[in-house]
Amino acid sequence: MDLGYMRRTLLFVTLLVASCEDEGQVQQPPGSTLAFDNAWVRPLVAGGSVTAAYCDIRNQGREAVRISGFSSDDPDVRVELHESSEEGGIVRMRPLENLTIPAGETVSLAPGGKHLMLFGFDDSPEVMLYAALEDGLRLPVVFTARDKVER
Ligand SMILES: [Cu+2]
Repeated sequence: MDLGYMRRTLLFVTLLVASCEDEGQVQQPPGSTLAFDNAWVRPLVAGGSVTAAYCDIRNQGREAVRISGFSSDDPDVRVELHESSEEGGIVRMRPLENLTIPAGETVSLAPGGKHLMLFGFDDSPEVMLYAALEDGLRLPVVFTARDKVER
């Protein structure tokens, strides 16, 4: 095989990996088949303390993973797993007991759908939440403040 081609390919792959890391978006906690991408939190409306947080949860494993909830180390912050749905033009939210990420699939927490609700949020530019898995693992995920989805 042509060595120059291989070098160029290798360089391309290296750049690709480097640029992904620079994004700071992909977080794969050790010991888990889950990866969290595009984790963001909506800044507070003036005077408020409740907001929503979103991310894409990718399961790279061969078995489904069930998340039993999210939490914060800050005792003033409570986190709930919700799902929004629209019926007859009215948007409703209901709490979800857990969230299953099927093997090899991605579940998106996104505006208008499943999301995390933060109560007592202090509007910091970054918030660390923990995903509690049913098998006992607790995975840290950093959510960065962002006004809207950039895609
Ligand atoms: Cu909600």
